[in-house]
Amino acid sequence: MSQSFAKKTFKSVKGKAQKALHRSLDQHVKLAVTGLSGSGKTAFISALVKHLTSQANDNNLPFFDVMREHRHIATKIVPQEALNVPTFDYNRAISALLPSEGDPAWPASTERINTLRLAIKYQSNAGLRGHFSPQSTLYLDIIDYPGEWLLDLPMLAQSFEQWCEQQYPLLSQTPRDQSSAEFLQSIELLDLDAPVDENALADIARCYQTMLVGLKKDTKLAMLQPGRMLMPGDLQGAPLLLFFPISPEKISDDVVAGSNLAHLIKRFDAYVKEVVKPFYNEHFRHFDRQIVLVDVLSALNEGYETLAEQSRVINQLLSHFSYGDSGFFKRLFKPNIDKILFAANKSDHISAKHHKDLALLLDSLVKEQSNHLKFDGVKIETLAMSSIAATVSRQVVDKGQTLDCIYGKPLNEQQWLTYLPPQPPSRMLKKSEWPAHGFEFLSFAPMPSPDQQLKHIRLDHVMQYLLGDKLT
Ligand SMILES: Nc1nc2c(ncn2[C@@H]2O[C@H](COP(=O)(O)OP(=O)(O)OP(=O)(O)O)[C@@H](O)[C@H]2O)c(=O)[nH]1
Ligand SMILES: [Mg+2]
Repeated sequence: MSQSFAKKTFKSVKGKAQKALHRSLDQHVKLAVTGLSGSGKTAFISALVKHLTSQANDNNLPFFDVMREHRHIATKIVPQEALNVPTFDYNRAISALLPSEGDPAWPASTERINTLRLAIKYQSNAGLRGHFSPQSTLYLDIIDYPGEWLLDLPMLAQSFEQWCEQQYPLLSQTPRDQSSAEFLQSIELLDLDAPVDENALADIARCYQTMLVGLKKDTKLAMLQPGRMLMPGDLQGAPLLLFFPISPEKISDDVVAGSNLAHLIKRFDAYVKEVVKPFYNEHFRHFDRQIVLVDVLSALNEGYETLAEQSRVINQLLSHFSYGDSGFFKRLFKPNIDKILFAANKSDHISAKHHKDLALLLDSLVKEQSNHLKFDGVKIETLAMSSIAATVSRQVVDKGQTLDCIYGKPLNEQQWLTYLPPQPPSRMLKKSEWPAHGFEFLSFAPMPSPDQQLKHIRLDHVMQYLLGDKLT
């Protein structure tokens, strides 16, 4: 072996080792932004990017150590890894929230999956990383998707019969019973053993879809499946979407080949295999950290059933993510979620002195799963936050009493309002404890901002909890 060849080989090995070292020092975090439709995922991602890319300072984010210690150098959106997924349209979301002219508006509801990678460049303060490279980069990968699609994850573990056992009884309970009569009647008339009648199945599926869409709009119920009936994406009109739940008692063991029942089962199985599973496998695995956004206040507005169902669904959904502490090598190749943040979002809809109640209420809603997860070594925190504060606090003195009000422009109204929001309960109430007139929390339009800055509540706490230890 010649000397120059040996030298070259040594150089290349050294180069590779250095690259590998830098790769492991430049960390990657895949953040699962989890939440039902309308929980605020898109607003959260937009706010996160805005605060990190153009409002990154210790005044704005005082509880985020990397900001407080003046170690943040700059954050930028960089090309994502997945080339087959559209990029999160940050500019569109920001132009809605901070328009150069006209009234600000919330970003539109998400219709398809999209992704984004942020590179956070910072000064390392200590340890191995600080020793080798004083400047490090944390790559943060995030996906955004229609919340309705998340609802399908529990179907992964179900057969058509099990799905019917879960869905069918709900149809005759409050509040679904108000709108399920037509659908229930149409399945009564369907002969399940008769040879398949494609048109009849399509008509009933449309009736089921109309009911689901109405329920989503009027009740904000969480357990509405299949999710693609609410947000079909590319599947509008596809036969595998044309199924619906039937009475589980009518599902016999001897399914007649070619019958209506056989086709319903086939479509359910195809939906799970061709839609839910690939979505799950491609996008819902290998996360490092998770934020679960919950719109507790809207659920409270809807009533006991909606809040209870939301709690059930969130607990059920969490079982589809992989958790647990993982060592260095496992983390490099097949990470698990080791930290979860449960965020009671939109806390700007209530006065600051009730934020604690809201966080405690969410804590009681997710108690079942969080107990399991804590046992498995996962770190869990619950807080009340607001990605984009749409109100400001105002104290009003009325008959000698100081009231903690909020001031903002209620959604879809012209007048600005100073308003005293009700106090949320600090735990899940029993049905008998529910106030006779229910709860009424208002929703607000985003605030105009002449200086093109977004305001937040505790987004810096969120960043510190989810990313702080990765930015040391
Ligand atoms: N006041 C307030 N309202 C918020 C906040 N975040 C979201 N909202 C409201 O909640 C609505 C839904 O927020 P999105 O971010 O679109 O929710 P999403 O989870 O992305 O919903 P899908 O795309 O349908 O899954 C917005 O249109 C706002 O009305 C917030 O931080 N504060
Ligand atoms: Mg969205």
